[in-house]
Amino acid sequence: MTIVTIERHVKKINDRVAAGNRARLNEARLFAVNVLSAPGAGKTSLLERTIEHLQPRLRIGVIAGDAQTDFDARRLARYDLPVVRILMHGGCHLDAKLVERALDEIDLDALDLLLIENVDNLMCPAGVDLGEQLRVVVVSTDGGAERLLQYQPALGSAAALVINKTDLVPFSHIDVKAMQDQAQQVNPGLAVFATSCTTNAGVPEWGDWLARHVSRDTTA
Ligand SMILES: Nc1nc2c(ncn2[C@@H]2O[C@H](COP(=O)(O)OP(=O)(O)O)[C@@H](O)[C@H]2O)c(=O)[nH]1
Ligand SMILES: [Mg+2]
Repeated sequence: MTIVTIERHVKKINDRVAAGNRARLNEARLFAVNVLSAPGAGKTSLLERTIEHLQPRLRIGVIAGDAQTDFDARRLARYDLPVVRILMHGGCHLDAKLVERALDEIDLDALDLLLIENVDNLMCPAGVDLGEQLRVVVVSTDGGAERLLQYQPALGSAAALVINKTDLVPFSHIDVKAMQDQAQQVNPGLAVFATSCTTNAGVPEWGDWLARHVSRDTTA
């Protein structure tokens, strides 16, 4: 019996391109953040509030992975910053090659912080390095603590977790502390922030934490 094996080297190729992206970003002293969440948890809203908090202290750019529409890119383009939209045509995650092409469209030396909104999915993007320096997962309080266990690969790969929509807690009766504990059982090193993009609660803490990473990295 003869078995012919053909191997799919997608991850190896992606990781090589991601390393190239990271080298380019470091060279330009530009700090890139990959933002992951399931649909509707609040990625775009968090980017809006983060930009409002950090501009003009930091020069910010955005890469937005849009499934079909340009709603997110248009929301973010209202701020005075460069926005590159990646139209995914059904693809379930950004990859390093797409980000490499997006970086070609940006004056990297003119920015301090690059916010990358990944596709609305918390499963597929988890294993895909884009070359970012920091990864953040956004979940919303309506999901509850147990659901976080489904997202172990994403949580395990992230430096920060943002638990968003805390303004809904009085209605959903979700225990935010239990969500935090659950997430930190998966990844003890996770920095956890509780935010509301509606009231802006917790956004300054998250934004200042992010800004400290940016300045530490870009002035090193
Ligand atoms: N109540 C409440 N709604 C929010 C909050 N953040 C986002 N939303 C709403 O949730 C919906 C999805 O938000 P969006 O930022 O588009 O999520 P994305 O799909 O992860 O980019 C929108 O209707 C937002 O207005 C929040 O903190 N509280
Ligand atoms: Mg969005």
